[in-house]
Amino acid sequence: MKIAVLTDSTANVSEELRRRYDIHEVYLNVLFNGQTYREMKDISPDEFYSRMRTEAELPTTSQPSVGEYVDKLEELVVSGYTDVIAIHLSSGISGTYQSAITAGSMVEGITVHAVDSEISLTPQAFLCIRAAQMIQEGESVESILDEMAKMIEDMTAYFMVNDLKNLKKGGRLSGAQAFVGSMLQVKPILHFVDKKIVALDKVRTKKKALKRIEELMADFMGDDTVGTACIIHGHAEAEALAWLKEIEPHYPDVKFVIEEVTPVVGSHLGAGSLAFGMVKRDLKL
Ligand code: MYR
Repeated sequence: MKIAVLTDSTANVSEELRRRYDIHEVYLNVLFNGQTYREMKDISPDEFYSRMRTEAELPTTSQPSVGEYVDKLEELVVSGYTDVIAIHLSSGISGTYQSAITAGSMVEGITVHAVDSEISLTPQAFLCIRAAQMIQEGESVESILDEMAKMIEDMTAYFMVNDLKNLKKGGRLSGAQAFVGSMLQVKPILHFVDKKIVALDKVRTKKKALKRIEELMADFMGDDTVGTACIIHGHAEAEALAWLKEIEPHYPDVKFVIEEVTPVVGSHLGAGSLAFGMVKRDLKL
């Protein structure tokens, strides 16, 4: 048995980590005026955010096609893999997880074990890293899948956007509060509930939003002190660094990383988004 970890570009696993842990990826797409770009391959976050500033129309996004997914699985078969732990962004916001299942049923010689991360971005990467570490430790597919389910329970992220324009237009916001957050100067705080994005609070300023997110994360952690955390920003690195400086001292047993919102997710969040994610595991990054 040879097991691969396969994820998608929204997890934004760095090339260094992909090499170290043998993590494979499929790409989601950003579309500007009908022109398709594979994110992180054909278009970098910098290019994407500067294009978003100048284009009149908001970009749209698409999942990897089943055909592309099949091609990736066939490559893995040729490399001798028999099983794939396929970890994808929440099925409540993208059809990527379903593409994994459909493609898996079409390719002989490899079994796809699809994991719905129920989230996206770096928390999804945390699942990939843990799965890959367990493969290196010789753990079985069953125990990896069991740990994935437990980690999803032990993980959360809260995020804020400057306004809800992109999320509303892309149809990725659930619940009746959508209209409230679009009011001028209201900063909506969002999180995932049952695989979907919902607004859980709204405050007047960005500063207050960040404070509220810190409180929510402290509640989530409770008496737990050990974890791996991420601050993720949509083209707002200076703000992310300043926020990290404020948060990090409160969590001496937590390793923090700073990452970027990828173009596909940025299409839905808009520029200037900030997120704080945490998993109650020491991933030894
Ligand atoms: C597709 O077209 O299939 C991709 C849709 C991607 C929707 C992204 C919505 C925002 C996700 C925010 C994740 C924040 C995690 C901390």
